[in-house]
This record gives sequence, C-alpha cells and structure tokens, in this order.
Amino acid sequence: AQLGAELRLAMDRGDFRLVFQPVVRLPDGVTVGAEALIRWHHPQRGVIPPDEFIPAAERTGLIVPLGAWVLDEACRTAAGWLHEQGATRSWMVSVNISARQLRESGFARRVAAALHTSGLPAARLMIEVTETAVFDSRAATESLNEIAALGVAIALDDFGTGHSSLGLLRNIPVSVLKVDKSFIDHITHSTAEATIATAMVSLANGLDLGVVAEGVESAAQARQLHLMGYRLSQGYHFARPMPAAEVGELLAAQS
Ligand code: G
Ligand code: G
Ligand code: MN
Ligand code: NA
Repeated sequence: AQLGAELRLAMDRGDFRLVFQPVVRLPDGVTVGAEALIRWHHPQRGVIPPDEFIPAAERTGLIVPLGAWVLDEACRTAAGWLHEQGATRSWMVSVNISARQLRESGFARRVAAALHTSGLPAARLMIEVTETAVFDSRAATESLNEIAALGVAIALDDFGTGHSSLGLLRNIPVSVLKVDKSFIDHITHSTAEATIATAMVSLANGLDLGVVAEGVESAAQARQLHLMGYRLSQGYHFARPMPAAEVGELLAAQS
C-alpha cells in the first residue's frame, strides 16, 4: 500500500521516463524497431527498474493511468523520430501492456487516441502482451481484436513461458512472436535448446508471423540464430535500452 501511495505521488511529480531498446535485423544489426521500457527516477533512491514497481502498479490498478502515460509518451516519441527521419524506413515502436490494461473496457479507444494525438500512423505501433495476460480472458481478446482492426501490430511477449501458447495463436490476432530470453540463453551449447529455438522460428515462419529472438548477448548466439532462420533480434549484444534521442540517432545514421 505504501508503494502504491508513492507511485501515485511519483506520477504527479512526473518521475517516470521511458528508455527504448532497439530491435535489430540479423545479421547486420540495422535498427528496425524499439521497445519502450519504463524507468522510475526516484528523487532519493535513484533509478528503479520496472520489476520493482510494475507488480505493485498492477495490484493497485495504477497501471491503468501509468500505462496510458507510457502509451502516449511512446507514441509521441516515435512520432518525433518519424518527423526527424521521414517515412523512408519501416521501423516500429513497441509498448508493453499489462493484463489489467488490456481487460479495461475502452482500452482500444485509448490506443486510438494515443495515435490520433501524436500523429503516429497505426502501422508504426506494436503492442506487446504476454500469454498469461490474454489467457482465458474474453475482455482481453476483444481488446486485441479492436486494436488489430486499428492496424496496430500485436506481439506475444515472453513467448513460450506462459500457458497455452499454441492455442492462443488461433484465437488472437498475433503478428509477431517474441521468443523469451530463456529459450535463447543456451542455444550455442545445448542441442536440445537449439532444437526448441529452431522449432519456434519454424512455427512462426509457417504461420507467417514475425519472430524476434530476445536477450541475445553474444555474437555466437546472433550467428546461430541467423543460421536457424531468425531475422530479428533484441539484446545487449546489439544494444541496451537507451534514451529516445539515441534511437533517433541510430535511425538517422542507418537510413
Ligand atoms: O526494462 P526491463 O528489462 O528491466 O523490464 C523488466 C520488465 O518490466 C519486463 O518484463 C518488461 O516487459 C516490463 N516493463 C517494462 N516497461 C513496461 C511498461 O511500460 N509497462 C509494462 N506493463 N511493463 C513494462
Ligand atoms: O519481458 P520483456 O521481454 O518485455 O523484458 C524486456 C527486458 O529484458 C528489459 O527489461 C530489458 O532491459 C531486458 N533485456 C533486453 N535484452 C537483454 C539481454 O540481452 N540480457 C538481459 N539480461 N536482459 C535483457
Ligand atoms: Mn517486452
Ligand atoms: Na520478453
């Protein structure tokens, strides 16, 4: 409850910032997107990572206004990149959405408003949802259908770690699978792990879905993923989360 009260204050004070982690093309590392990640700049405690406050924000329901801020800020930032770079390259910005947000009635209208206010075209936005957020929720499925109808892309985040991964692909309008870091970590030294990662890219290709390998930390992993058929990746080997202006520079340098 105390963290909840602090979060509310922090929102009023404007303590939150977004950083963005590039999503890159394999094998050349060209930036083709960026994932917005929230940080809390606490006046006394310094930068607090989302794992330490998102669960409390979800419990207290504060994730709804906080998530709305994230969505607006990410769209506004990406519209700025678009304004600087022009529309010659087809990068996208992606935003993590909590179960609680997705189940709120009117969530799709909120997404439409963020696009409208920022001027960001729907085709430049991707929302990331987890399997668990969608599982067994009619409200979440309805939100996703409405969001897809806007022309916004939907990614299944942490793919493979939740429940009912495969069944979900039939029921919701997914266009990208983000293969969780835990499935990437051991591909270079475990045949079993490599088999699973290969099966995932094959599944995505067969269903005509995009697929992003997450948490890529070495050149050896990147090389192997490329050989397996992965075309997109994200991870410290290529780029850490960074301020918006640095992503703007990357997009400019590579256009
Ligand atoms: O940025 P970092 O890797 O520390 O993020 C940790 C976790 O917090 C990840 O699971 C990520 O999806 C989640 N996260 C980061 N930013 C947001 C956000 O804006 N909204 C929600 N709901 N989750 C976020
Ligand atoms: O759950 P989600 O996939 O949204 O989480 C993204 C989180 O993963 C971010 O907090 C980001 O900082 C973290 N991350 C991104 N790339 C790497 C990586 O290569 N290694 C590690 N350990 N974490 C990463
Ligand atoms: Mn994510
Ligand atoms: Na993930």
